[in-house]
Amino acid sequence: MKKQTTATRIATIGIMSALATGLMFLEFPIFPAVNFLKYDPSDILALLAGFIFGIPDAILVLIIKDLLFYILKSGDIVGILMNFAAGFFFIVPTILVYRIRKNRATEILGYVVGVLVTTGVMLVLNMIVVPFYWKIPFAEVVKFLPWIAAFNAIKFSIDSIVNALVRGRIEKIFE
Ligand code: RBF
Repeated sequence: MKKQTTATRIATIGIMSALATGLMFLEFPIFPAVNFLKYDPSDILALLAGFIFGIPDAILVLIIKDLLFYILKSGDIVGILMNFAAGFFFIVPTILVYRIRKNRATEILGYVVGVLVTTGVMLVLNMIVVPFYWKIPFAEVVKFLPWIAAFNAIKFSIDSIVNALVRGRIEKIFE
């Protein structure tokens, strides 16, 4: 991949953040039991930015789309922070593992590690946050843990598959 000019980079990050914000509006719950967890494909744009430009730019896309979505629609700071955390703990390990060799095998291993890391971290974060958010005892939250794990595993597996399919074509644009 050729080195990007700063102008190309900034313009692309802007476009990706805008697209990601739009995609966030498509959010929908996967499991009725945990309908506060909503799938949206916006993290794919941040992951693409991570593959093309690097981890700081992926985080920038996450911050911009979450900030815009918070202002434009959600107004729920807890949900936005959890969305950010989930994206962060998926994208950072995925890119770090991919970088070991930058081939298809490390890419796929990256997705697997990313899905496992974010599923584990989000289980812990939900155990801490949900009792306060829903004002329910910790014992109640334990019942939701399998749903929370399944939600994150499915969400980020979908993102991985879509990213694996489109990444090559998108990166060609920047060659
Ligand atoms: N999003 C995730 O991708 N994974 C999570 O584990 C997760 N946990 C959440 C827990 C709570 C209490 C809330 C309010 C939101 C959570 N979210 C999570 C974010 C949610 O799916 C959605 O993206 C945001 O609420 C924005 O509408």
